[in-house]
Amino acid sequence: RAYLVGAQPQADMAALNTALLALVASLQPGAEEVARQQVAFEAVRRVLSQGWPQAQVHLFGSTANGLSICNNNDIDICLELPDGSDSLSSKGEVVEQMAKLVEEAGMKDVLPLPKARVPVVKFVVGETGTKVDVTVNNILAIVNTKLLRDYGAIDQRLLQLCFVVKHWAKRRQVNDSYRGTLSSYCYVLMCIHLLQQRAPPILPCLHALKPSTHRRTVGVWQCDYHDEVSSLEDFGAQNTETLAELVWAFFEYWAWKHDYNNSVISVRTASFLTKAQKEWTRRVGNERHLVCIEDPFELTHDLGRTVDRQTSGVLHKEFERAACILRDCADPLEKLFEPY
Ligand code: 3AT
Ligand code: MG
Repeated sequence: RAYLVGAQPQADMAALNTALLALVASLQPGAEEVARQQVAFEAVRRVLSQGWPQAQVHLFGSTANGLSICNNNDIDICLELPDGSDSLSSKGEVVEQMAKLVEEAGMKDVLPLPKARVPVVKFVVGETGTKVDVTVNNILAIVNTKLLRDYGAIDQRLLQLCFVVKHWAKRRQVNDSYRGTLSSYCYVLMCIHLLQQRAPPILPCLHALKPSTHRRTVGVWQCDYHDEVSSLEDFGAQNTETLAELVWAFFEYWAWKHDYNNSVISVRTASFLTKAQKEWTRRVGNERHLVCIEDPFELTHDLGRTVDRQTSGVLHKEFERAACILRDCADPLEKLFEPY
């Protein structure tokens, strides 16, 4: 594959950039949709606060980090109990209690999954048609949502690139960790890492910047990083790459440059680690470590572990397809996002 590195896209990059920026604008949720999500969140917050007056109710995931694509009817909510009921079985019990409570409050299609790896109750808020997932004491998700939002505040090219990549992944059906491809969270980390690697870099390494102004311990994990991002707004100014150039760089990297056999992407260190360093060299149970992305906080968590032999082939083919379209087509956009 080495000979493919160094290829340049056919398209007029300025025109492609204009078209991509228009696409990003069209993917932003409108004011009405944002308001609807807020109404749904408040409705759920009200019900949960009746059951657990001492608890905090958080919105997390893409509706909280600014990366929600329009017509996303799903919101992610976390109930944070004050005494940190942390064992899996007690989270399961809370999930059962929540299911009863929201059912009584008139929520639709209530489905408790108390035995899931992350226990969750799923339901629909009738008045807005919003699908809701509520988890219990999912503190790492609250923290990682904040980290993504903080990175997003540094350079707008991150949000733009994430919108393009998420839209592509949904259209090509490679955005489903339950089916062996990658979660939205994982794609966003891949985008952050790419922008940390540009020369000069577009994003800093918030874990490495001192002082660590955000400090929180979650279980055994020390979740400290520098979160005073308002002073970093000019960080990427030395780099003048456009969205189009970054989209090309993203797909070129994952198609032809990434060392799938040895390399681990690490946003925490803004660098590459090796699978040997992480002891991710062999399959353990269902964790195959074929595509390795280190979670920035839960350091033993490989976000690519859901990928198996078959889906790693699918992913790699999709990255190559995207890179080839960008390289070979004068007007690549329609084909790039063609539904699978
Ligand atoms: P969508 O816009 O819904 O596709 P999202 O960012 O909301 O993107 P998900 O709904 O898949 O992503 O997940 C909601 C949040 O849960 C995102 C992240 O804070 C957390 N999360 C998801 N998957 C993982 C994971 N494997 N490890 C840790 N946190 C995760
Ligand atoms: Mg979500």
